[in-house]
Amino acid sequence: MRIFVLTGAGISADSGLGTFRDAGGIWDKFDPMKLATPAAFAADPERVHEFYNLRRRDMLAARPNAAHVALGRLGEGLKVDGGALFLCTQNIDDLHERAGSRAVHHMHGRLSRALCSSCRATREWRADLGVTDRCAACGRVGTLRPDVVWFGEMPYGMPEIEEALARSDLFVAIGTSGAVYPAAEFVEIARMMGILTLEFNLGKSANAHLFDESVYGPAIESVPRFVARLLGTGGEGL
Ligand code: BJW
Repeated sequence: MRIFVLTGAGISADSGLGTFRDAGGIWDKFDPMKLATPAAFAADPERVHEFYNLRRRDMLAARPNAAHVALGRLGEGLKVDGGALFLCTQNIDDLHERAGSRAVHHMHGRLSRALCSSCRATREWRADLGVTDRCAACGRVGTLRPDVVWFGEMPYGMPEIEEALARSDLFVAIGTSGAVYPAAEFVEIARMMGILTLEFNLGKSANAHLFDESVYGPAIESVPRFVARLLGTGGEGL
């Protein structure tokens, strides 16, 4: 079986990283238009750096949870049977990798990397980032930014995503509100292709009506149960 999994902030919630649109979430406390757009970075780079530096520190202190670990196991388990997992995350954290998942597709980029807004070079960056840092590729100072996808920017690897979706037998969304495009459209594309669609969320997402089946509850409980069932190591039911 070939499975396409799309994860969102909800999968990392029980690792202590905030979601965006839940009550008390990141966009409740901060205005995304002042922090997560290219114009915001041009207007006030110090403020944007401060926001992402705090989140990078939180990410480094966080630990993968049982849902991340289960997806790591799913990737390995599917391979044994000649299947494959395409793990596409909107999250900029590295918890999937730290839980053992390989080749994670970060469509909204990675907080552990810096991108030069001048020459577009990227490099690993786990320390705080600031306006006095120099790009090692072009030598310019003040052009480095977190390698994350802001509103109005093109998410990474859309052709690979579309190709992987087309080859899938099952589409699974975990912990995402279905509020941000193009990720919110994947379920519709999957449906049009006749692919079975399944969502795991605490409650109804914005596009819950498009899923063949929805499972409500914390991902740390529902995802390990689902993976165990798929790999034949668990009990009955989702
Ligand atoms: C749990 C749980 C638990 C909690 N267990 N579950 C069409 C219509 C309207 C607008 C647009 C459109 N197309 C494009 C746009 C514009 C825009 C957009 O979508 N705007 C909307 C807000 C309306 N999109 C863009 O600009 C994108 N670029 C683009 O479209 O380029 C052109 C293009 C065209 C065609 C093809 C391809 C491209 C870029 C979007 C970039 C988003 N960036 C951010 C910030 C990244 C950096 C950072 O982290 O700071 O990405 S915004 C933020 O939202 C972040 C997330 O990845 C993203 C999605 O959020 P997510 O993960 O769904 O989190 P939440 O908080 O929304 O939901 C959490 C869910 O978990 C909830 O449902 C909870 O119930 C659940 N949950 N605890 C299980 N324990």
